[in-house]
Amino acid sequence: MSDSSILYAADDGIALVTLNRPARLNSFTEPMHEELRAALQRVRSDRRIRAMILTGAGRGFCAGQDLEERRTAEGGAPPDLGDTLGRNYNPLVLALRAMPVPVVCAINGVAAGAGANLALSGDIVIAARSASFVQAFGRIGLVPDCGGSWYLPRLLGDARARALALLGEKLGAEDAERWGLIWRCVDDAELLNEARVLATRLAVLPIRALIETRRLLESGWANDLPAQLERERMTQKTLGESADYREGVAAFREKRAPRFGGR
Ligand code: T3D
Repeated sequence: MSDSSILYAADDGIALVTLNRPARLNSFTEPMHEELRAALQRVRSDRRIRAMILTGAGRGFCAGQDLEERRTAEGGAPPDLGDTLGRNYNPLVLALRAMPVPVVCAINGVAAGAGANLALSGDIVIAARSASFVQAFGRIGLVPDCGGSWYLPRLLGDARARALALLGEKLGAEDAERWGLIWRCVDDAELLNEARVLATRLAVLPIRALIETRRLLESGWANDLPAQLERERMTQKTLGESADYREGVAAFREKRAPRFGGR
């Protein structure tokens, strides 16, 4: 068993990044944040990587912040959570949303607190049938972070987002799929296999187009229709000049599988 709180493996153009503190349900410590930053940097700098999977070791995906790290001695100063969000969690969410390759989150077990919202930061999120999502913040006197207050209403609508965030009820993977929080729920034994199948499918697609699709979908939340149409137009103009577009059209006309050129 490795001592590292993040495991990294790369195979066939797919990076597998595993949160690895199973005895604490992969809750985050300072060193774990550092290791995860390093792993994401490895993905960014290895041009052979064309898709990434993020998952957890053991029976949890991630239980958010390690609360042992937040123990305050009697009379001691409270922790500065604004500081840790600013240094660790917010950059992590933004880094995942800006990875140069598509990110598949494979939620293997309970995802709570920051872990629940980190789980939603992938491009495609699948979960094991036994997994669950818990907005655990209210129970300890905090508000949803790691983008929870942004993701939940957008994915679920206000009524469900509000009740989940206020009550902190556990949402099982099957309901998460039915409610539109995640893409799919799969049998536990199939989770990693399914994640690999998805990552492999994404890896052979034209990556620039995938990343621009992600950007367009995000900008759509803030734009009105004319602004979004203009953004689509400009993106299409750029991609229309790309080698991948040329190859896609040629492959279609020649009735063969396309070979897209990389990142
Ligand atoms: O602090 C900042 O920088 C601000 C950022 C905040 C972001 C946040 O994430 S705040 C929210 C922090 N997370 C939580 O409040 C979740 C706490 N955990 C739980 O509510 C439950 O553990 C779960 C619902 C996730 C799972 O419940 P269950 O019954 O399946 O497992 P368990 O028995 O509670 O946990 C198993 C072990 O993991 C247990 O240790 P033990 O008793 O076997 O030695 C438990 O203490 C440990 N564990 C679980 N979550 C955490 C944790 N240890 C430290 N920190 C945790 N977050």
